[in-house]
Amino acid sequence: MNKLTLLSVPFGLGAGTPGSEQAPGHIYQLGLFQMLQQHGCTINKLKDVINAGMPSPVIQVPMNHSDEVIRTGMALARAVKEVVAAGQFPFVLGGDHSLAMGTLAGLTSHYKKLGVIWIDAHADMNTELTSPSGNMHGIPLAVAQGRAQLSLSHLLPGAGTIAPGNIVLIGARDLDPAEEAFIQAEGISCFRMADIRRLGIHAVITEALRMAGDAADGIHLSFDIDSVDPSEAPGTGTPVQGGLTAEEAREAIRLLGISKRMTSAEFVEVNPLLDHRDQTSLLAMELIALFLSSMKS
Ligand code: 6HN
Ligand code: MN
Ligand code: MN
Ligand code: MN
Repeated sequence: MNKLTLLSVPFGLGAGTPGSEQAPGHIYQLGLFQMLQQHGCTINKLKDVINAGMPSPVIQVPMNHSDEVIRTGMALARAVKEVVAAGQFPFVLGGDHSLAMGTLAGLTSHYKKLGVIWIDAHADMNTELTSPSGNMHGIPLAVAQGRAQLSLSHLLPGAGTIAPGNIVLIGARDLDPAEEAFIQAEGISCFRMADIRRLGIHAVITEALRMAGDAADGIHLSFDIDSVDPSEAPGTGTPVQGGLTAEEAREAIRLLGISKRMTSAEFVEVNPLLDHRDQTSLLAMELIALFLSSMKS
């Protein structure tokens, strides 16, 4: 595996509930680095990404905390671009899912046909016009496809877009009507919970790698912890019943890691303030260590 750079993004204003900004610090405190060391994983560089010093956005977005979200995305996009240019593997730890716009802006300035595997209870494909909440963590995949007013190139000049055919959703079970309509219209690959129960997580991941990766020059994993059922991952802002078991999440992450096809990843939406006895942070820590260690073995 390429050398690894870990980018922490202590930012949670894209979500409706505060707390996810505490996730990186909290997961480090619980012992992520010790766990990585036990797995023989070396982080070459650790960087905190914050929006201080970023200019005001050139576009006005009528959503909650949009200026902060966009400025954080700008900072993260630059950081991700630098990491990829240096030939390293960017691993982003959030924070809420709005920061995926920054990750994807950085990545698409390098990869011209990026594939994306999006493991999430949600599709995150609303636009400014269809968002029921006004929260920007619900729009990153629409922005990335060039379907919203805000685009990745607003965050980073030279950023591209993601083709609908290179996106695979896994674990979706709470889609808003406009998202559902768009997924149908574009034929976006979507493995819902019923598909996962019917096919098994192994077959789903094998198919997802083929669908997201075969016409792509890189594959990004975006892992939202709310993909896991709230009985095992309660510490998240928008929990939805009927999700992956922790065991299915482990298997998915392990299979993606050993495939050796992933070129970047992000873990988001852990909210330590909503957690029960650190159950969710500990699961996230375990999944991150599993992912990084299975990539190298
Ligand atoms: N997430 N679809 C809902 C919205 O507000 O647009 C929920 C989005 C959740 C976003 O969990 O990353
Ligand atoms: Mn999400
Ligand atoms: Mn979600
Ligand atoms: Mn909903």
